[in-house]
Formats: sequence, structure tokens, C-alpha cells
Amino acid sequence: MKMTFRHYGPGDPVTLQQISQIPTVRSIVSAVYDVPAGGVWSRESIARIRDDAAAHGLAFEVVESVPVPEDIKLGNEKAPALIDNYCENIRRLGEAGVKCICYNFMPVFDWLRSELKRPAADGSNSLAYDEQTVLSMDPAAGGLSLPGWDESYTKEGLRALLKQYESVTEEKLWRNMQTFLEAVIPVAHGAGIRMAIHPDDPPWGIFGLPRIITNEENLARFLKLVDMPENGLTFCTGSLGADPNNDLIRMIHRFGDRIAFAHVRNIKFTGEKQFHEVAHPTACGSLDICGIVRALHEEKFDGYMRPDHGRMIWGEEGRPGYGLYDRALGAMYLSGLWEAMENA
Ligand code: DNO
Repeated sequence: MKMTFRHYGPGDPVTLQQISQIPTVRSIVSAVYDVPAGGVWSRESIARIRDDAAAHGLAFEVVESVPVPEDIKLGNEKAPALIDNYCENIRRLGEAGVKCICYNFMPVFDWLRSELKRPAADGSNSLAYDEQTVLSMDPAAGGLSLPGWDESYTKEGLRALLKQYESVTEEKLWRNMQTFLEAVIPVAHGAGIRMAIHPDDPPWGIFGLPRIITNEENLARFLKLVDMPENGLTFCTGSLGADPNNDLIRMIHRFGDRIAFAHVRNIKFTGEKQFHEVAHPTACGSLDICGIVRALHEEKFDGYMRPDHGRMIWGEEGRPGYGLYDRALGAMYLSGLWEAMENA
């Protein structure tokens, strides 16, 4: 297991120096942030991330994300050229020493939350999800401000995009996924990179848009589309775990050798399709984090792991879910569990 930590580049209030001070973290997880989805990343930009990390004693082995443009998910006439660009990014990242690329295939919206700062009794705050609140928002009417949200959409642009998805059923999305994987996975194989799809968060369809990376059956189907080790998973416990029907430990044992990247975090359910994010330890939430780490250890997981969203604690202000302190505590907790298991 290789412990990593996400960094959002030069604009991130969390610095590389701070990350380098967290024990056990050996690589950052980052991306080129100034090229729109679909573009090719310059070799210079990629090398800059690697060199800045190296100057702090950190590797740059994981990218999150190379975003998949909507035209690829829609499978329209622009898709083939964009898939070529995607492959070029994989080759360039491989040349720069990257070993794992996290991406998702969620139409339009990335991860969704209804609240960015739900206060807790101890004075901390965290992200929360309440399906009723989310469904009461009209994305096409504007005013939606969500953590994974691409702020560059105009109201008209978004409306037009949602319209294009009206004809995209789940089966069509599966077909477009297959076309993408058949092109990309052999390139990843040649580049020494494992592709790691991120599950949909939350793992069910929303606003009438299809979502397919959601549960055990669909993950099994996904892995068979191109049955190669480079076609791997990001096992995100908070995303998959938001559906209590997902048996995370069983899934780890079933898909063990295909898990390239683990995002480990805890959530607490407060009702149906209602939860908020909590500190990483098992006792703080509804997921058995210790059991999850044990299952990964039993599977001899040798991929990358990162603490996932943290709460805002100790007065920290910053990017929702991605402050320094609580994620650093998470890294320590996860590394501690791992060390104990290694030495048991
Ligand atoms: C949220 C993240 C996601 C993830 C993308 C991967 O915190 O886990 O935004 O990076 O879905 O493409």
C-alpha cells in the first residue's frame, strides 16, 4: 500500500511542504488544472507538477483526474478525436512516471452534495447529502453550487447538455464506455499505467441522468468490458458506501486484484439517502473502516491509497472536503491500521 494525498496545484491553500510533513505520505495525487476537459496536457505542465513534488521529497505517481469530456460519454461525432487526445495524455503521463489515473464516467455532474458546511456539535463542519434537498434544486435554473461542479457551464449550455442526455439510456452509456475503454486501456498498458474508474457519487441516477458505476453487479460488468489489469477501479468507500446495499468488504474480496486506488473515508447515515461526512475512524460513522482496510490488507493490496474528504476542524477554511488537518489525521489513522496489520 502506498499512501498518497491529493493536491490541487499551485492554487491549493494546502502546500506541498505541509503535505511532505505528514508521515507516511509518499506521493501526491494531482492534475493539470488549467486545460479544459478534452484538451492535451503539455509535457511542461506535467513535468512541473512532478518536479515541484520532487523538490519536497514527494513522488507524483497518481493523477486525479484526467476528466472525460461529455462528448465521449454522449458518444457523439466529436468523441473519436477526443478519445485520441485522452490517449495522448495517458502516454505523456506514463513518460513522466505516473502509474495510476483516476477518472469518472458520470454524466454532467461529478460528486454531489446538498451542503458544504454542515455544522457538528464539536464546532467542526463537513459535507452533507440529502436527496430531498438535491432534488428540490433545478440544475438548469442556475444557482447550483456544488463541490464537484464545473462552474464554467452557462445556464443555456447546461440546458443544452441535459437535453443531449435525454436520449442516453444506461445501455447507451455502457456502450460509450466500452468504446472509450477499448481505445484507452491498451494505451494505458503500453504506458505502464493503471486506469482507475471512480464510482458515481452518490451511486444512483440523479436528475434523470444515467449513472452506471454504482454497485457490485455493475462493477463486475465494467471490469469485463476490457478484462485487463490496467482496467481497474478506484475503490471509494464513501461513494459506494452511500448505498447501504453495497457490501464493501465483499466487493473488496471480489475485485481485489483490480483495485488500483483506494479512497478511504467514513460517512454517517441520518436517514434514507441522507448522510454527512465524518472523521475517518470506524467509531465516527456508519462504515467499518477497520474492516475495509483489513480486507484490502488480506487482498495484499499494493496500489495507492489516500485519505478522502476531511471535516473542517481547528478553524481551518478551505476547499470543501480538502482541508489539511482532518485529511492528515485520516492518513495517520489509515497508516496506523496498516502498520498494525503488517506486523500482526
Ligand atoms: C471528490 C472526488 C471526485 C473524483 C472524481 C474522479 O472528492 O473523489 O471529484 O476526483 O470523481 O474523477
